[in-house]
Amino acid sequence: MNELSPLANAPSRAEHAAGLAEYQADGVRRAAAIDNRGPVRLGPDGRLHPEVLAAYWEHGYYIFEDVIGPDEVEALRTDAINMLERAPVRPGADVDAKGRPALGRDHAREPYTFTKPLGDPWGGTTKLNGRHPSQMAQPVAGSDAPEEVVFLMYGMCQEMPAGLRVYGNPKLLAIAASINGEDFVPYNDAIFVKQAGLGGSVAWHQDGVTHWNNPNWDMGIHGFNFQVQLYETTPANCLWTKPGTHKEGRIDIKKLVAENGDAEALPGTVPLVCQPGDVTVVNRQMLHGSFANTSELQRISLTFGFHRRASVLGQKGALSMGAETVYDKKRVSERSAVIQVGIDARSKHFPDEAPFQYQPFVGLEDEHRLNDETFERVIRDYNTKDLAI
Ligand SMILES: O=C(O)CCC(=O)C(=O)O
Repeated sequence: MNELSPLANAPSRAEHAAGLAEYQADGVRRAAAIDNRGPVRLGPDGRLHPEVLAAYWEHGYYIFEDVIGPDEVEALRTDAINMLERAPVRPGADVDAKGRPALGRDHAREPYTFTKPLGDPWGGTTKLNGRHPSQMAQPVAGSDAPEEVVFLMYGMCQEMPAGLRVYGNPKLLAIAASINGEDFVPYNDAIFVKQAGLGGSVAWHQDGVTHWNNPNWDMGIHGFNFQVQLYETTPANCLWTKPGTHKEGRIDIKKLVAENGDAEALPGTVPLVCQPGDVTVVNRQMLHGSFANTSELQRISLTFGFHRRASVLGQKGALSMGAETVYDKKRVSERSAVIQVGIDARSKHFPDEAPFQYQPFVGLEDEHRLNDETFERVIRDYNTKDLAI
């Protein structure tokens, strides 16, 4: 799967964990000094309190605590684990580990990607527009490790009923509107699976690929990603980021890593340590990545992003979307409809919660109730219409 072979003299799992311990402790101290975590605080207008929004724009990320209640976290875990267990037993297989037909063989987009245990599938490769230029350490996994492990799962709104409902979460959508404007649009979703002692790394990168040379470039032009955390995240298994880097433009990551003696532990970074049900918001221009999970704890992060409409409309496909694609009004509207169906799925399940009013679909709610027809029209294979930039 890698275009580069793993580094010679790769550390053992224990050596890797021990080697990062001091760096992790420093990162925890740095993170604690930044005032950018707490509950979702909304103002009388139903949008993020200006202080919270200012902290997000200042540092480029925010950790919202206790957003998803325990019952909903449990439903999300059940759906995510079910999806994980129904993965092909190995890449290309038709059956899962229990011999059942693997999920997604009839999907227009493959719902799973795999990595070598503790591997780095993207670092130093040209994959995903070459945005991960340096390779992370690839420790040696235990002798009982499988050849390949699930790394990412796609299509949570189609395969996870609780995933579609969380897509319509009014607090999260209020955050999206506060950051990207009332006519915000979706990006994509991907579930990062970092199994204990097996999960692969995500090499240092910035997400955005389209607007770096745009004369109207600014710190919000490539949108942001949420991560809904289903389990406790720790410095050893979590996402790391470098505060403030969303303001810097395109960073020469290869040079940065070379200047760090080719070591993956880049200076000045912080871990996004969370409890289950916390939700992080990370600006897609931030320098971020995660290490091979040599720890004892798994992480499963539901990752889904949102953009300003103006950042996407008329742009060409990038990342996992073909460059021949153009994000015209029809495409943007079709992909955005998933949000409105998610809002309806949520109101059916949580009738006492005030639903989010998604401005582009005001007056179109009845055509986007969750039913068999909308499932076929809007939800099935919706992620062939992602709006990646
Ligand atoms: O969660 C991770 O380990 C990586 C997430 C990431 O790279 C992203 O959201 O762009």
